[in-house]
Amino acid sequence: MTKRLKKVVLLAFISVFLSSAITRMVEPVTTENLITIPAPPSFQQHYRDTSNMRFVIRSNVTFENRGTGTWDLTEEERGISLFMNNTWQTVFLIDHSHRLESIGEDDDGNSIAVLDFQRHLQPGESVSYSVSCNAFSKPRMIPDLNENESGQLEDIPENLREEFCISQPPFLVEDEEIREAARAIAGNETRVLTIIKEFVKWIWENIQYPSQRHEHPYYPNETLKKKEGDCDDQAILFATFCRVYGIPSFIQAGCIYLPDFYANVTTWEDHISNELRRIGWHGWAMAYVPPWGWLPIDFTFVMGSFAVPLNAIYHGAATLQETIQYMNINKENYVASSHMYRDFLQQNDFHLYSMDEMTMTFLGDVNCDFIVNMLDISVIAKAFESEPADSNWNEIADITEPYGKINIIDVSIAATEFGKTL
Ligand SMILES: [Ca+2]
Ligand SMILES: [Ca+2]
Ligand SMILES: [Ca+2]
Repeated sequence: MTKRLKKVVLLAFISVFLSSAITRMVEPVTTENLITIPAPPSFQQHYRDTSNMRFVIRSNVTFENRGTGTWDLTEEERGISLFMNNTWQTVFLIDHSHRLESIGEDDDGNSIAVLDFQRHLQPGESVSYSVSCNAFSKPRMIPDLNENESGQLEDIPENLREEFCISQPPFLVEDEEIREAARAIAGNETRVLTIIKEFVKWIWENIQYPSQRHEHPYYPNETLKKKEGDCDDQAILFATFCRVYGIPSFIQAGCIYLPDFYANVTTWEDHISNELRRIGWHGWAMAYVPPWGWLPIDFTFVMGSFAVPLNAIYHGAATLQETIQYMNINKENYVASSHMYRDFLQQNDFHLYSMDEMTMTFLGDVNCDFIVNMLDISVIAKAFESEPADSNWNEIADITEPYGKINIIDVSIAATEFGKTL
């Protein structure tokens, strides 16, 4: 599929999702004040864990036509973004309420599945779909970073510059005020890690987290001018600063497992609402830093002191096994899409409701049905003594170290948890 898919369902919510994530401001938690929830202590406890974590992520979406005209649901509206797969995580789509019409990629390389459901909603009608994924999250390591060992700007490969330094909204690289601000912060510095450190330090010192939730993401010149931005607003400003210096950078969105969190967020004058059960949506930046490669940089969810700028890399949300990376945003102008979709819903009196839920299950529950029983043991038994090249290899049975080998340690973990239910 080469057709551009705009992931409008996500875009309709991304400002809600991302602004409801955790911030560095420490304030009392209230249901009204979703943006100021501190990281729970369980994050620390799991931080150095060596085993896989297993989650079920479930979403329900309902489209409701309260207007007087027909709502023609586009392929974009029927499309869902699938979570990414990489060395940190494996995510499978396990259940979907409707047949998959097609699977493809958007312009940023994110996998998209299009669900085959009702195309036309008459006034008064509604339609819902649901999807669930299993996510296996592995221990994550950030390399030891050292400014003296950082590569120089000239060490950045040209092909990455061509792809991830483009001047295209929301990354307003040609904006004079942004260019001046970036130059004032990093000057003639040429070590990539040092430039990044200076940008982080400046953003932390100068950009406030908003006291009221933003209904749309901000363009970087707005964040710079208002000196205010939530997680993805700050990340967009940072990525634009990076691009001014020719450092490849883009935005990544993901969800975080928050065991005690519940919220029901309504926005766009009640045209969209999102119920969040144990899940928070969050955004951060990725930047390419030679010789280490791509690193996540977080501005608002940092489990460490904000006096140390490199904690934005070492201790951001993406370093947690509780975080599942969702999608990359490099070419998509999701700021514009957010405004357009809001106008579309409001002008037509269309409404969108969604519920997202994240549930953690036991290590031994390899098939994620919230019970450890013979089914799990048999999955491991079938893959016993296998390695990734073998025909009976099954990654979901590779519960713990040594990874890449299903052995007696994987079996014994499941055996120890036998009989556990949620
Ligand atoms: Ca936001
Ligand atoms: Ca099970
Ligand atoms: Ca293993």
